[in-house]
Amino acid sequence: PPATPPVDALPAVTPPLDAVVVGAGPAGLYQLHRLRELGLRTRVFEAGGDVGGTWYWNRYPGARCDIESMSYSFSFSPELDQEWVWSEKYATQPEILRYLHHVADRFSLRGDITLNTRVTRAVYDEERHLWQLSTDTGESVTTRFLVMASGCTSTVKDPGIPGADSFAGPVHHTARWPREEADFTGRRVAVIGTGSSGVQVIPLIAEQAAELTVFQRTPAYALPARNRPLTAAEVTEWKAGYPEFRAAQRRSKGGSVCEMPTRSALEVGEAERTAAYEAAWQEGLLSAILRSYTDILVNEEANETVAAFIRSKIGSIVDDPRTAERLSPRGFPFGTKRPCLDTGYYATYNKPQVTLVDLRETPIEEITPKGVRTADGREHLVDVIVHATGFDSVTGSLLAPDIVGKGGVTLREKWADGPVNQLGLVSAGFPNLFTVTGPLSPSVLTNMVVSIEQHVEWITDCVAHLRSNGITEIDATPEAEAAWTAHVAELASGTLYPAADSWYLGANVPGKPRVFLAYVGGADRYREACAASARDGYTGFTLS
Ligand code: N01
Repeated sequence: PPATPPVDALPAVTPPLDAVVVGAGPAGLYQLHRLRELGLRTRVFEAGGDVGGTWYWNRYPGARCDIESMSYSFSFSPELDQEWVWSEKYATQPEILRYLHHVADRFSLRGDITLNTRVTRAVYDEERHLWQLSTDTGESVTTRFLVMASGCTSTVKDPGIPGADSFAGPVHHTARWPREEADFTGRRVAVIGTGSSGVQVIPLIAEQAAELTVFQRTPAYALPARNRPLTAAEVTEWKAGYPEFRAAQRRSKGGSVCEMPTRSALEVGEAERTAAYEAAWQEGLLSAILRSYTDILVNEEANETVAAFIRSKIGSIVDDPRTAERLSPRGFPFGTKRPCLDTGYYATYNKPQVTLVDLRETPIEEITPKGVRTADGREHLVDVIVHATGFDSVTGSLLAPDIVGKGGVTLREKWADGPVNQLGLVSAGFPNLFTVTGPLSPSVLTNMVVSIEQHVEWITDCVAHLRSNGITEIDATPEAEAAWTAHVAELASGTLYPAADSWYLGANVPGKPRVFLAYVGGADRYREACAASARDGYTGFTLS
């Protein structure tokens, strides 16, 4: 007879966890903190080698947040607000990462975080109301609740350029930057892509490189960040006003506190309008120009007044008129692709060692062992290639693992034509699975930290409600999620957003459904919709 295996070789039967959180960026850290406060046995799985999420991965030179540091930080702990000191108007990636390390240590979060581990599969057990998870390190865990805090810009998009593997020198993606410093001194460098990442990295590489060739497919609208150190007096003033400021952030449309416009750009004269844009240009705040008039994002003619202003600025900074023209965005409204904040971006093209290749005139044909060949037959010889080519945003990290819901249906199957969910939180047939700042919520259109806190707090309250009422399953109703998904699409169609081939629409990834991924109705209205559902006994959801 076959030998009975010794007892210690049998798989250990571990009781299910209460919650698993995927990702240890700002969202995962705060979610862990809140679920532990409820007394839940919670584990976090993080693919990276440390906590920090997007601020762990995007360590390219020049990486910096484009929302002010005093505002792009947690509000849940007044003590944390008082003790942490930001050094600049816009924090650098290393400073934000230090802050997130501080949060992890201060709230003793690390003990429940498993690093270097990716959740690869999650299968819902309909009988027991539990998720069964597998990881790429061979671990299996069972949990009642699964919170996807996996980030909106964490799955790197394959640039899809033929011959990419043939290049003989180093290739870096801005979002997978090597931990040791990359030195470009004396080197010939290609940067492909001119979105937020490209606009930030290009001036820094240009300072070192012997030659820098920028390959631009679509020019960005970029405004000067006007970054500067914060003075001690400013920091003191901020800290004194924090309680009111944090409350105002929570009431705001986008998670940033700014004066809301009351007039159309078309009801004021040109001189007044230009003066308003000039003031916003000098201020160096994205929200200042986006919210200069009520109709910037809904009326083409109004939008064109800002677009023309920015083009005139580019023309005044860039010496060579042909380069200035190539850098000038046309054909899509300002703000419909995320605008960039820059430090010296346009002036970089005045340096003799920097060349702009316009891919609309001469598309890339292939990457060769020695460089980049464009359609005019030219081979641009380089030593290093930097891809600043972006992400499979918002849904990428939710659809990367195999998530199998009720009836064996996968999330990939269910979302084949685009994401469908109730209030951006739960998708029917995938019970007890919550997404933090996922699709169909305000998310990427807002200050992410504010939206993260709103989602984490709603999810935590929901889990507390379920547990105190002995409820083991929450699901969305198909009717409610169909209505929410249609509502999100309808709101987006009333704006200029669909006019651009942006990552907001999934248009940057070949084959991805063209669906506007965020709720444009404002974080304030959204917060109220989520609160109203909970208040009324979780309308749009089934609890069992
Ligand atoms: O990515 P992107 P990103 N051949 O997708 C081009 C946040 N973020 O990493 O527009 C040639 O915006 C592509 O061209 P096109 C922020 O939310 C924030 O820069 O598709 N070119 C585009 O120019 C941001 O929006 C911060 O025609 C190719 C660029 O690459 C988001 O992350 C900093 C190509 C990609 O731009 C994403 O930004 C950084 C190809 N095959 C990021 N594929 C801050 O807080 C793509 N491109 C400041």
